Amino acid sequence: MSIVYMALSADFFHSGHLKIIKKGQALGELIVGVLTDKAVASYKRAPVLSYDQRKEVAENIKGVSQVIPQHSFSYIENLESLKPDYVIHGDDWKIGFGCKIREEVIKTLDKWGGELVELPYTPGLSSSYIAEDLRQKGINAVNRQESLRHLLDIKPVLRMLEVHNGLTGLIAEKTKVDNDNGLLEFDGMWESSLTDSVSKGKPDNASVDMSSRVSTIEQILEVTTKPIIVDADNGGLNEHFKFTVRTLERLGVSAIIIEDKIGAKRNSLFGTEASQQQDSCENFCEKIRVGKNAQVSPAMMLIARVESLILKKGMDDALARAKQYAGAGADGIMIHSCEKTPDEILEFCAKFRVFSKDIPLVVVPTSYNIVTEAELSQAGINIVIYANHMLRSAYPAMVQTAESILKHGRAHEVSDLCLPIKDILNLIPVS
Ligand code: SPV
Ligand code: MG
Repeated sequence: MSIVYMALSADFFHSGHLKIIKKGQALGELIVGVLTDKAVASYKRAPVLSYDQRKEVAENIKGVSQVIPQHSFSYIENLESLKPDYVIHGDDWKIGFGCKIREEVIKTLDKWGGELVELPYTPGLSSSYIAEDLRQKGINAVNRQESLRHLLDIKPVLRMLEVHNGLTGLIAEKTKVDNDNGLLEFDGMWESSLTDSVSKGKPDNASVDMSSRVSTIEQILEVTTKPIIVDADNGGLNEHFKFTVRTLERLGVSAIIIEDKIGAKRNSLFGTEASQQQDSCENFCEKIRVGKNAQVSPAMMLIARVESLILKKGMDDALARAKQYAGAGADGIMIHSCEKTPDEILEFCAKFRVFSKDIPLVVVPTSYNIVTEAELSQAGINIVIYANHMLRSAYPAMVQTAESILKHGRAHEVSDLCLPIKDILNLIPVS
């Protein structure tokens, strides 16, 4: 009997899949490769169901004789071991990032005279559309909270985009780029103290209080489903911090980052230009313990931010603190730098990874933006935060528009800078 191979994420089934399964069964013994969580996350958004759940569904479909894991987006490993007579797939992968995989499949099958059978794609039927529909229905607090830990388990590096209101939340939620590496999107959001403050016309010195920050966070949560990491400055007094933790946990925030500074708050990117004082290691460890003890469930992550490199206290101080903070219960370490090159960050990561292979490392490459996510991932970094780029890119465009209107005494000249009226009216659908 001929062997037929088909790969599936098996997160959602529709009649298009069933047509392919029927055809595969007619051709011979149908073996289904279910993509592992890591394989799915390597080229599109993480699956809704776990690998075990998806495997169980696939195993119970009529016509499927065997289910095996497919560990990457590439078919090669399973094809080489099964040497199937046929691979069966919808013809939709002729365009977009799937076409590279398709070519690889054809070339591999050629080695033993196997054949690729393609069925016409059923327009409008796509598991990605179904997943999108489901996500538009929303997400509950617990699922959102847990989704960050799940993503950290299945993706080597996560990218987070700064958000400061509902609209920037939607940009982080929906922006996608289809390239050779798959369908790229942001994994989650960073609610920045800098851009939350500046968008309210206030400095980043804690003059926007926690109630106002929470109200902004709620606006963002209302229109998004991705995990959110909240920049909680230094967390405030321990007596207040435990309430902040509870509030953010209840909302479904996935992680809080607190920095080891005390006194009048100044943004880290001032470096030593502004007078900034670091907390003692003992006090900050105590704050971490207070925060972790305040949580109702362990799901939300509390990440400790080390400011030693910003304050020029040296690499040894940064490493010693990071180790102590991890020992006090921090679920991750953010190491910050305002240097123009990533050298000190890369050195920190190499040294910290000798101490711990697993504790998530977070970086904010604002000043050293030359470095790529791939290089940071290679250095053992798990979360890359683009901390202020939505606001920084919007501001010059708004000022340019305001100046042009003043200069010309009319708005005609700014037409090309602006989204057409029809597009802004339809940007947010009514339902
Ligand atoms: C923020 O975005 O508010 C941050 C990161 O804390 S930084 O501005 O680099 O300090
Ligand atoms: Mg901040």
